[in-house]
This record gives sequence, C-alpha cells and structure tokens, in this order.
Amino acid sequence: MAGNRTFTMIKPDAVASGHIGAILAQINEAGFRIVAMKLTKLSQEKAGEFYAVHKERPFYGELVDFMSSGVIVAAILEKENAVADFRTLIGATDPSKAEPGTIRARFAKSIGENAVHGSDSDENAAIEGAFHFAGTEQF
Ligand code: 3AN
Repeated sequence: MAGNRTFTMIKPDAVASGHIGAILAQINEAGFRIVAMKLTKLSQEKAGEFYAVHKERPFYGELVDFMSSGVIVAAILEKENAVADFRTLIGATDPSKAEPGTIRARFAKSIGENAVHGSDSDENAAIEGAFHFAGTEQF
C-alpha cells in the first residue's frame, strides 16, 4: 500500500479546545480510513526527536514545548493519494492562509498552534507512523 498512507496528529491546541470529534468526522467524510489511532502525550524528548528535521529552524524550541504541552491524538490514515489529499484537507501551515473549510482554517489558532500535523511525503509518513505505532497496532 505504498503511497496510500499518511500520518497525522491532532495537536494539543485542538484537543484542549474539544475538537477531536469534529476533526475526525471531517477526516472520515473526506474518505480516509483510520488504520491506527491513539490518545497520547509526547515528552519533550520524544517531541524533539519527532521534529528533529526542524532542529535548525528558529521556532524549534517553541514547537517542541508546544507539542509536549498536552494530550494529542496520533493516527495513521489510508486513502489513495493519502499524503497530498490530506495536506489539501488540512490547509496551509499558517491558518490565515488556509483555504476556507480546511481543518486548519476551521480549528487552528496560529502558525505554531495549527491544530493538526500531516506528513509531507510517503517516506516521512512511513517513518512517522512507525514512530508512534508498532505493526501489531496497525489495522
Ligand atoms: P506543516 O506542518 O504544514 O508541514 P512545517 O513542516 O513547515 O509545516 O512545520 C512544522 C510545524 O512547525 C508546523 N505544523 C507548525 O506547528 C510549526 N511551525 C512552522 N512554521 C512556524 C513558524 N514560523 N513559527 C512557529 N511555528 C511554526
């Protein structure tokens, strides 16, 4: 199923604001199947590891602090063309630039606290999914 899976997190801002149900409904309505899912909380160390590719970016510290600040939902999603279609569904990183009706336009607070994560390539989708889920947790 290479190319048909992506990885997402509903971030601490959206979980704390009570948007898990609405976001999952929008994901389901867009035709994604949930392959794996859990409610979890990242330690500072784990968040740093997950976002290691952004280590040199000026917002890295802020990103790690935010992503370890509260409960998240982690999930693997399946659909044809999953990575690109999911990024269309979530909208631009900066919610003020996200298309109306996208998940970030509806639920994100700012460029840093932007409600959801979506993998940016098939390769990263596989790495990020494996970071959170064992093979036996994927259905
Ligand atoms: P995306 O999540 O849309 O792929 P990336 O990969 O550029 O965006 O950034 C990863 C995460 O880093 C974003 N989801 C956001 O939480 C955070 N981020 C990106 N740019 C900024 C910024 N300028 N200031 C603060 N946080 C940022």
